[in-house]
Amino acid sequence: MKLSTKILIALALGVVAGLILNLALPDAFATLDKYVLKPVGTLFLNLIKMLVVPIVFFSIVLGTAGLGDPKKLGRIGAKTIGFFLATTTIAIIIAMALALIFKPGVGDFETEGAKFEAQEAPAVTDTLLGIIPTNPVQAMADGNMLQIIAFSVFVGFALTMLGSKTKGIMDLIEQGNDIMMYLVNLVMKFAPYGAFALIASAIGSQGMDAVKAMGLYMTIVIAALAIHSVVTYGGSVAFLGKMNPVKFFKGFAPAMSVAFSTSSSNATLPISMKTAQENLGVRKSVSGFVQPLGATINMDGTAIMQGVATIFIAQVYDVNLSIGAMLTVILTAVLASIGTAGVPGVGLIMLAMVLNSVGLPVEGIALILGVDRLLDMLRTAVNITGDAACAVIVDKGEDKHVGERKEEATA
Ligand code: DAS
Repeated sequence: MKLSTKILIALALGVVAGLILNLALPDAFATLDKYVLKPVGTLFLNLIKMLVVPIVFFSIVLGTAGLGDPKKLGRIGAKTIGFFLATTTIAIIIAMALALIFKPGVGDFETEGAKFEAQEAPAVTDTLLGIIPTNPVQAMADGNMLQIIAFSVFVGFALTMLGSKTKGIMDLIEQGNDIMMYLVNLVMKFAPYGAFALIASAIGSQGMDAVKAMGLYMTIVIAALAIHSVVTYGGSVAFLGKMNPVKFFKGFAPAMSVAFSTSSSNATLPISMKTAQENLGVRKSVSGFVQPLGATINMDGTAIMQGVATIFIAQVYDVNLSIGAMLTVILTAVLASIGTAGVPGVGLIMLAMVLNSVGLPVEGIALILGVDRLLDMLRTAVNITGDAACAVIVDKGEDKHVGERKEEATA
């Protein structure tokens, strides 16, 4: 049986187990969660997180060096950033439109005592200025993805310019990347167990009352995620990537299921890249450049949650947002995603930034906290799917450049 099928079956069993434990055996769940589900889930998460920094370094160095000339790097960079900004803007417009039409925040919501300690999201200017690491090793130790990406691009660029003089280093980095991809394959064998444990733990601990109270809000977020995935990604992959959308979603399903169970784009990155290269035929050089960048700065699923949540909170607090305010929400949400890494719950930190930008009460986030863990799983899967769609489209665009050898998909 294919690994992707095993993971999907594990997810389905995890949801059923989580629901049964949550609704019928809460005491048994507490013990099982503490001694089995959380340890197994954490073990799986840590195994894949262990590979993130080396894989990002090796793949971006190879990706940049593999692109050959700086002109190509510029072209791919421009296409990638352009796609990210366009799709994130479309995502949040879909979300806000649905929320304005279906009004999830109209009704009686308990706002008294709603408290939410907003963590300070990094200002976009600080993030952009902070992209160049003063100490690359420190950046790797801290897992500062944008700085690791920047340093890796410089190293890859230098390897391109030095050519045969640094062939030995290039071979070493290629071998390092092969080692990492081997370890990804190894860790992926554990994925069904990890995915089961993570999803059973999340569903089992989910307060069903919160799900009922926030049913309409959740439905709108999920509908916007689905529309954006099918229409925006499906359409762009078909028309710009010249790939059958069914092949795209089926091929990328293993990565989506890991993102769903981990709620972390960063942790899923090794698997996202392996899946895009092996199942979607994306060149290593394009995948190694687009996907790590996307996992860090491109979060359409998160922007969708922010779009719905902002309108929801405005409706709950009876605030009428002007067109100007809505444009501010769109701009802030697009920029906010640049400054924050793809880790669980980062969407809420950015949401506080978006609410502040239009003077909405940050306490309103307390109303959506109860269901955010479940929505985080779905939006993380959408986040990485957007990155993969971009990689497919940029890769297709490189076909027409003469002399480009289509690297063999990794064995
Ligand atoms: N969990 C984040 C990610 O990894 C998304 C979010 O928090 O909205 O992409």
